Amino acid sequence: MKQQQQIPKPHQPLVTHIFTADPSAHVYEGKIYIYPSHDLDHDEPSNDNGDQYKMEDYHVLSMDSFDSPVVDHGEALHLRDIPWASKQLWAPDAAYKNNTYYLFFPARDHDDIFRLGVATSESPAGPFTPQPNYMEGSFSIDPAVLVDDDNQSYIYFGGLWGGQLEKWQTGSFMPDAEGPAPDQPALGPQVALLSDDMLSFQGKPVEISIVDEDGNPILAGDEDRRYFEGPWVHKYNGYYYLSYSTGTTHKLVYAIGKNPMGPFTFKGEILSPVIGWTTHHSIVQVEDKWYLFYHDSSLSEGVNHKRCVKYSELKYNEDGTIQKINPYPDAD
Ligand code: FUB
Repeated sequence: MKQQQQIPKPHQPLVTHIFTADPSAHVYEGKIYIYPSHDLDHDEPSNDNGDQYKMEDYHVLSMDSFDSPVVDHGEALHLRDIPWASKQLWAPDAAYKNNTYYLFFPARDHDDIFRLGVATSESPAGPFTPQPNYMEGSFSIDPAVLVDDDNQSYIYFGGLWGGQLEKWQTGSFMPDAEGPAPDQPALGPQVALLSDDMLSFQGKPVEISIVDEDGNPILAGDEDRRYFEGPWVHKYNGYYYLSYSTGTTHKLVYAIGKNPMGPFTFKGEILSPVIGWTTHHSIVQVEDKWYLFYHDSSLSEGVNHKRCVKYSELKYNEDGTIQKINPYPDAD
C-alpha cells in the first residue's frame, strides 16, 4: 500500500516506518527513485555469515525532489513469488532500458547458494515480475547495473564472507574455500556484460582489478582499501568511478578508471564509518548536483540488521576526486 512519509533532511533517515538499507538511487520520469533492502524487525542473534539479514521483500521509495515527502510504494516484490529463491533478498539495484524497468537482486537459491535474479515492470515503482530462474552464471551478492552511454549494460556484483565471493575462485562453488592470504592480491568485484534484453549475462563474468597509484594490485590484507562488497559504478567527466564498501574497516571508498571493466586505480574515501557494521551506497546525479545515498543503524540505535537509508550531497574537487563526507556533521 502506498504511504506518504516526511520531507527528508540530509543525513537523517528517509523513512522511519520500516527499516531500510542498501539504497540504489536513480532518476526516472523526473523523480528520484530509491531501491533499498527492507530489513526485518527481529531480535535474533547476528553472525559473520549475515544470517541476521533475513529480508523477504522489497519496497520502492520515491520523492519528486529533495523538498518533497518520501513515498513508500509498498511491496514491489516478495520472496514467495520468486520460484528459485529460498531466503535473504539482499541489496538490489534497478535499471531502465527497452521501455522496461528491471530490478536486479540477490537471494539464496534452494541449495543455499547466493545467485542473482531479475524482475521486470512497466513502472519504476513496480510491482516487479520475477523471471522464473536466476540469471545463469550468476553468483554472490550486491548487483549494480550501469547502462552506459552507448546503451551497453554492465552488471557488477560480489561480496565476501556471507556473500560467498571467496567460494567461487575456481569458477565453481567450493563451500570451504577461503579468501587469499593477506600478502596476495585481494579479490575484486565481478563484472559481466548484460544481454540486450537485460535478462541474462553475455559471456562469463570477469574479476575487476583494483590497483594502487603505482599499478600494484590492492592486497587482501589491506583492509582499508580492499574490496569487500556493495559495488557501484557511475560516470563523471568521462571517467568510470567504482565505489564500494571495505567491510571490516567500515568505509566507503572509490577507484577511477577509463574502462567500465577496469582496471580501476584506488583514490580514497567517500564516507567515514557509520553506526552499525555494514556500509552500502549509491551515487546519483539529480539535475546539476550529485548525491550519495547510504545507510546506517541509527534508527535502531546500533542494531546491525535494523538500518535506515539516508542521503547527502556529494561534491567533486577540480581534479575529479571526491570530497570525503562526514555522516554525522551535526555532531561536530
Ligand atoms: O543488506 C544485506 C547485505 O548487507 C548487503 O547485501 C550488503 O551489501 C550489506 O549491506
